[in-house]
Amino acid sequence: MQKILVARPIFPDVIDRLKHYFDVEWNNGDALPADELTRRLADKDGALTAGDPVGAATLAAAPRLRVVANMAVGYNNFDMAAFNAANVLGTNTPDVLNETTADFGWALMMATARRITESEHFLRAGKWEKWAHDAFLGPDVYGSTLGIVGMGRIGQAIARRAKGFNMRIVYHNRSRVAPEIEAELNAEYRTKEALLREADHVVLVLPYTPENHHTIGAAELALMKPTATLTNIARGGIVDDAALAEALRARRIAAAGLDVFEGEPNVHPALLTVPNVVLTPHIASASEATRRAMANLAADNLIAALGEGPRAGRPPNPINPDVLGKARS
Ligand code: 8YV
Repeated sequence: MQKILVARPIFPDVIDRLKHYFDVEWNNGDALPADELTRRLADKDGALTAGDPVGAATLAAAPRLRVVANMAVGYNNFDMAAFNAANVLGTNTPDVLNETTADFGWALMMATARRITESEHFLRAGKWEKWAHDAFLGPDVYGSTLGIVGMGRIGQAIARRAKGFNMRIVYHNRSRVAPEIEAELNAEYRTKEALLREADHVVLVLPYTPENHHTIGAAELALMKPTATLTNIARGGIVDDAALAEALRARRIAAAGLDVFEGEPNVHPALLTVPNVVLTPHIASASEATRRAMANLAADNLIAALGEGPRAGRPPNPINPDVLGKARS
């Protein structure tokens, strides 16, 4: 039997599925430090990860390893140049999380604009003594301009939801989406700078790449309206969190909603001191059904890539399909 490592706690029934095909080592505890992950992968044929960094040194130390299946759509934790050089397949879990993640983007944007957590903290602290006409005023969402940075599958799902709120949509993306999609979504392309100047609510849904590091920093925040909100459900590192904390403190922008952070699970301490930010612990895809679908899809990829199951040799979500069928190097 081929050997695999499941590097994170996942649903036990998915572990049972994997045990049908493989000799499974399961880390049902905290995330493994890099050297421990490397040590455990040394004799494995495949692995299931969820955001764990995998690079050249780990691959070099694991000569049998042929596939690493990430339980996430984002795979910035994989050094894909190293995967390609070693002929190791990487897989991810796109599509199954689009709608759940778009729902959460809306929840976070609305909580941010309408100051839900800030006002709840006020209530819980016993400070609510009277109704006031000017308590917790925020910007409207309906009828405003939504700026979507990253018009991929999740960005488009967010845009579709905006119809019911009668919003204008401007978007920025590496490349323009097809004219039919622009027309269907009623979304107009803008440069990043134009979008930041124009949008009332900016939502970030772009993948993290080295080029996207600090795509939103002090200079970009300075372009936004003082009444605008910023929501990040993409990846830590896309926003300069220190610059954002300062912009929130100085009220350069009205508020922010953050589900992802630079260096998470650590959060920049300055973000914890400003009231006008809603903070959640990377849960945008966390519905029961979606996390189950992601875990099962990661397992499907692993099973198929290691030549087992009904799709043997044809994993559904190869990131670097060119390595399929090539010998390890
Ligand atoms: C994952 C995510 O749960 O899919 C992604 O890219 O950000 C989340 O849905 C998280 O990355 C853990 O792997």
